Amino acid sequence: MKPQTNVQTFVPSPLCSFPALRAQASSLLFGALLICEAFLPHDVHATTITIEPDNYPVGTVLTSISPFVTLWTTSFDNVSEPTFAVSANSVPSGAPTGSEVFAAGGVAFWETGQRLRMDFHASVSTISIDFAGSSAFDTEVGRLDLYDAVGDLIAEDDTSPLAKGETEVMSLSGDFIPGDYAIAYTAVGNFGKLDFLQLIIPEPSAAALLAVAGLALAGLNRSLNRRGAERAED
Ligand SMILES: [Ca+2]
Repeated sequence: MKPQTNVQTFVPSPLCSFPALRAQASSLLFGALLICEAFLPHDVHATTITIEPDNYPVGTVLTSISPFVTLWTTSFDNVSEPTFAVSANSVPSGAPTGSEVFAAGGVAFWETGQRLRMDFHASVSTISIDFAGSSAFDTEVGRLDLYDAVGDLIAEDDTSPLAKGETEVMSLSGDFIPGDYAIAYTAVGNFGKLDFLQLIIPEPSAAALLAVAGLALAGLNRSLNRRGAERAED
């Protein structure tokens, strides 16, 4: 007697197979995103943070205007308590951009004893800030210093000697981390203006990654739903 062979074939229904497929595809997608994040150059995801006094009403206090950097005033030692808040103030002429610049207590001049301090709360690959000479009698030199969290000088940039109304961008690049801070001031002279601060944040924001993942998953869901409907019609 020929033995019977009991062969069972499992045919998944569209209703039970697509959720499993969707979950598997989602896992693969998130894995791919993590791999891309690990291997893509950081500059691909760089975010530029701009603090332009002209974007705010005159007198606006800018101390905590950005979650990425705190702005405050300091003096020769770079660490003393702030005497005046950093604000946006207008000047009749000579602003590097627009008509408003950074000011300390309403005074739009920065000198060796009154400096703009910028504390980083994120990794930063580049910091830049505009400096303008303002003296009618002599040229002025702007300086941008970068310190680590323990106060060691990491990098510095000086402008060339600038006459009244002349502007130059001070810029420093490196692997700066939260806790590092920058100091901007007039190194030679007493009346330099500071304006248009920009930071480049190298890491991708969580929101950006989630947005990319969300768009990809939405496309995947549409595709799977369409395939499910086609199977149901067959
Ligand atoms: Ca401006």
